[in-house]
Amino acid sequence: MRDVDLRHYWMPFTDNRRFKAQPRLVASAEGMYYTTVEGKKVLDGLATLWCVNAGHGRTPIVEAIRRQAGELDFASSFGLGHPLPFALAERIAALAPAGMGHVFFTNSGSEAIDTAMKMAVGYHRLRGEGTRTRFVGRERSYHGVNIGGTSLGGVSANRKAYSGILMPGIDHLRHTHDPQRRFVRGCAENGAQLADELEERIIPLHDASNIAAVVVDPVSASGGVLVPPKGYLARLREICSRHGILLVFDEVITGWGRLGAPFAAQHFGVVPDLITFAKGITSGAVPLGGVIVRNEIYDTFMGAQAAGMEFFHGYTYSGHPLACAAALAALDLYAEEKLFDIPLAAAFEDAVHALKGLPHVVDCRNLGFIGAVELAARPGAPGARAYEAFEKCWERGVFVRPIGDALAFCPPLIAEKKHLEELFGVTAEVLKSLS
Ligand code: PXG
Repeated sequence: MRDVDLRHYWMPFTDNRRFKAQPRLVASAEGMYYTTVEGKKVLDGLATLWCVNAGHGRTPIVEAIRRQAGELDFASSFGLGHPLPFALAERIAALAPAGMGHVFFTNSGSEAIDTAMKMAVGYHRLRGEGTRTRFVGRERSYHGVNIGGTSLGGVSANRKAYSGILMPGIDHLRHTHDPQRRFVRGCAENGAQLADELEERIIPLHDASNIAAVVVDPVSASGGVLVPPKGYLARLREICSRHGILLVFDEVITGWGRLGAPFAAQHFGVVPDLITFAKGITSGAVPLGGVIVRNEIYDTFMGAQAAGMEFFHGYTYSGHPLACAAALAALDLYAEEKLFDIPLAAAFEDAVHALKGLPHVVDCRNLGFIGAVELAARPGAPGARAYEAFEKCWERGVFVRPIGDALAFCPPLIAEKKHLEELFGVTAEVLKSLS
């Protein structure tokens, strides 16, 4: 495997030429660590891509997948069924906020977002409000890479090459990051007014009767770990409710314990109409995503006509047996080990903010078990300093993620104090070594 030919695989969201000139290949993983093909251990400081919440290679998940593959490798959910997605949907509904009792499965977060968009438009149409087809996203948010999610997203690098084929009818709220408020622990104060832009600018411009839904990621992780200020999400909820607009929380990263609760909805005490999820539902072991739906929305679809298919949408692998088996095992593990409690959240916050004062550090941000340190950009070379930090961390056996000039941290929820010490100790050393 060490001498594998790297030319043929077109890697996603990667500088392919740079990577292939200097590859970082892992061979195996266990708990908090990868082992590279050279045999070096590397601490996973990002739950790989914000998803391996229970840590790597967890026996109950591995065994559940193995068992399931031998018993029922695949059965579709198109007019056929098998028990697992039903059992999983029941488990997810029990973890979701009250009144959100139905689950639609996809394979990824991107598919979950585009599914939620179709649900929103379909719901309004069934209620005789077919003019509600517009959406509101937000600057610096990330909602995956399908056309709906790319259009809703607010990271310009992900949008600019496709500008001509993005969806019409989408406005973007301002992002929630205030560069004047730096080194804030958790949520900044006084965020409600920021959400008023929806009612003061966007709704008057288009009229609420044309707007289907507002879609936000409660903490914008891949936008650079932007934590919403206090009151912001609650105010969005109020405004949406007042105008009959659905509120969608994209919880692909914030779900499954990341903020110390099953979902950000519970952490913030704000209940949306739809929740999209993926990643941590299987702890990353098998692809799986989905949408959790408020009962009234599901009931509207079910009651709209006397008989026949209610929702013309689905994926071949919606409710795949292997993914459902992995998810059920992951949810068991999360419950048994009480991983959603994240007792080390305060230690994590301290560790993130202890980076303040090191060379180049201009901001530290955190919530739950997500954090970032922002570095001053090198003049004329945005992102270069954080990328170099990422490479140096890897050389020293720690995996973090560069996002622009920020370095993001998102350890598996099983991380112990010694892992946090290693993660932030190495990061601090690297920051001291940077030019
Ligand atoms: N919504 C959110 C909030 C996400 O973070 C998606 C949707 C899309 O999920 P899928 O499963 O289709 O990838 C994501 C994914 C990064 C990075 O740079 C983050 C994601 C994906 C790729 C890169 O941190 N998040």
